[in-house]
Amino acid sequence: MSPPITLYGDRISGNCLKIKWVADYLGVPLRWVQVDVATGGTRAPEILALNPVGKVPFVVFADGRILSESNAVILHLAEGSDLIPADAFTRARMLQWMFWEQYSHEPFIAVRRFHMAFMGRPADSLDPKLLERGNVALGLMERTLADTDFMAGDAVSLADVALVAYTRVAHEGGYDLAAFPSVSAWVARMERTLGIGEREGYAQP
Ligand SMILES: N[C@@H](CCC(=O)N[C@@H](CS)C(=O)NCC(=O)O)C(=O)O
Repeated sequence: MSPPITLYGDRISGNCLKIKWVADYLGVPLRWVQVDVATGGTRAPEILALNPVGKVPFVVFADGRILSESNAVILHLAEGSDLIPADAFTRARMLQWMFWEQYSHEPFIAVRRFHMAFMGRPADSLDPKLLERGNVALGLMERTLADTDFMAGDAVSLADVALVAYTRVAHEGGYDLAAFPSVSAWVARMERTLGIGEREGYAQP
C-alpha cells in the first residue's frame, strides 16, 4: 500500500473534514495531524514552514508535494471518480457551487458558527449580516434542492461534499435548518452517502 496522505487539519473545521470524507469515500488512506485553529496552531513555525498561508486544511503527499484550499484538494483526490461528473456542463455546474460555497456560504455560515460555538460570542455581538447572508445562501440551496436530489443534478458530486460541511452544523451558528426542509433532507442524504456519523461530531475531536 502506498504511504498515506497526511492531512493537517482541525476536526472542528468543515473545510478539513471535507477532505477526510472524500478520502474515506474513495478508500484513500489518510493520516490526520490535528492543528488547533482556536489556539493559534496554524501560526506555529512548523506549520507555517509547510503552509505559509497559515491556514488549514492542507495535505502533504507521499512525494512531499503540498496542496492547500479544501476544494482544490478534494478535486485532486476525486479525479476520475464518480464524485466528478463526466459531462462537461454538469462538471462546470459542480464547480459553480464549489466556488459559490467559498464566497457566498462559508464566509457567513462557518464564520458565525465559529464565533458562537467555539469562541463563545453571543449572537447579538455579531455582525447581523452573517445571519442575513447565511439565510440567503440556505434559501438558494433550498430552491435548488426542491428540484434535484443533489446540488449539481441527480447524482452526488463534490459540490455536495463542499456544501454539506458547514450546512450540517449551521444550527451551531444559530441558523434554523427546519425552515429549509429540502436542505435538511439533503443533509441526511449526504450524511448517509458519506457515512458521516455522530462520532465525527465537531465538538469532540
Ligand atoms: N478557503 C480555505 C479556507 C481555509 C480556512 O479559512 N481555514 C481556517 C479553518 S476552517 C483556518 O485555518 N483559520 C486559521 C486562521 O485564519 O488563522 C479552504 O477552503 O481551505
